[in-house]
Amino acid sequence: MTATVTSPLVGLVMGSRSDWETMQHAAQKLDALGIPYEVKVVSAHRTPDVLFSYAETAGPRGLRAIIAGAGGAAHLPGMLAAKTAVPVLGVPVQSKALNGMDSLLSIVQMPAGIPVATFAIGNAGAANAGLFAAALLATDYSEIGAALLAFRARQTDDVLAHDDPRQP
Ligand code: RP5
Repeated sequence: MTATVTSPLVGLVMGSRSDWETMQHAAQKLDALGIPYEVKVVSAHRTPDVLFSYAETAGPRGLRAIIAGAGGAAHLPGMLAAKTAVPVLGVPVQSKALNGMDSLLSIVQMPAGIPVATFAIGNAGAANAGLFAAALLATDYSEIGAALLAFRARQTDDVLAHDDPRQP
């Protein structure tokens, strides 16, 4: 598919407004690669009914992936995955009390049958979830695939052009 898509292909959700500092790194990658997405706070604990309706409508609304970030008792990604077959990419937000180990273990230890693709704790995980969503979409949307390859090439060129760490 090469036609430009404007309706959201990715849902970027998080358990709290406080997670945006982390999750903005996923948004930056989606922006950079020209991927249409929507952003929403959906809390597994504070707004569980919203979580259910979000998950149930995700597929019919055309979402192809959901990036879900949460911290602490991070049930959002797993519960979304329980209610939709749209791939869920879980980002463990770095919690203050336990540095995100609680978030990571909450997200990664899913029972067999309900997978959540789990990323690194914090900013790197959010950025990589954005890139992974691009990779999922690349086979169906050639312009996204081209943008992803161009990003990778620029990243490589940048490292090669600055390979002496003593130079600015
Ligand atoms: C989780 O609790 C959220 O994902 C957030 O990471 C954490 C703390 O939320 P706030 O108390 O900052 O709203 O549900």
